[in-house]
Amino acid sequence: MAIKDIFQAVLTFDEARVPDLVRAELEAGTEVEAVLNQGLIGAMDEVGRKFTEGDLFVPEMLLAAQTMKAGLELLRPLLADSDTKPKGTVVIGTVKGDLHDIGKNLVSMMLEGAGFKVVDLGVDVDADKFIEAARTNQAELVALSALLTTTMPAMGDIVAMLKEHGAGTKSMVGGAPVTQDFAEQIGADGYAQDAPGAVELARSLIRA
Ligand code: B1M
Repeated sequence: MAIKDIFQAVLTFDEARVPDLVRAELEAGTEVEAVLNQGLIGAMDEVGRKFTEGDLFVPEMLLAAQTMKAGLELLRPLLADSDTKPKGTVVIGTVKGDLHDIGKNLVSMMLEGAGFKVVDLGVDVDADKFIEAARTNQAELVALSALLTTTMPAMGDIVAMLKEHGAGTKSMVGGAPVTQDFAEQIGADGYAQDAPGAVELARSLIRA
């Protein structure tokens, strides 16, 4: 039994086996941080790489993320008791008027898999709720998803409100109709095309 088995189980979507592997690793005395960083986060980084290279597709990425979550649930209470700090807090949601959540959920799970604390507000979220959640959670980043051309303008309103009331909270946008040009037009801090890209972007925005 070793951390590489956890890594491998996530990559092969073996959701039933991951909790046992994580439990065994912890019982063997491996640090929670090592299980998280080398086992779960490491595997999700590999999933992101494979997706970017076209070796793996959205359904597999979803399966891997669910498998990762099965392990993360066991670690969560231990992490809360330890000194391990999340890599940052991200508030995420699909904007007002928009009920699409498959892509947003994927981004949310990948961010969690990368070690961020994620506050997922769900779908059809109005601007005030984003601002309030960013404030109460002291989020470094607000992540906005939209799948409809008709709901994209709501992103501009939220970005503008964040600039005014967000106390330095950054913004990133994504979703099928959203582009880099659009992100620049509305003054968002970043745009990502897919879930692995969102993880990279969150890392760079929160580091900056
Ligand atoms: Co809707 N729908 N839909 N739909 N739907 C689209 C988006 C559409 C393109 C279909 C079409 O006409 N070809 C079209 C939009 C047209 C437009 O605006 N130009 C459309 C429409 C019109 C509608 C309705 C208006 C239909 C109607 O009722 N007349 C209606 C709107 C409801 C509403 O939201 N108010 C509607 C409803 C629905 C369902 C409820 C049936 C269902 C949603 C179920 C759900 O999400 N729980 C649905 C679906 C499934 C789709 C399609 C088929 C698939 C979307 C999806 O989940 N893709 C879609 C057509 C299509 O895209 N092929 C379509 C898979 C997902 C993994 O990809 O969400 O793009 P995606 O996420 C990607 C990236 O975009 C990125 O990462 C993910 C991959 O890694 N990403 C981010 C997403 N968010 C990000 C955030 C980031 C960074 C990256 O940072 C913050």
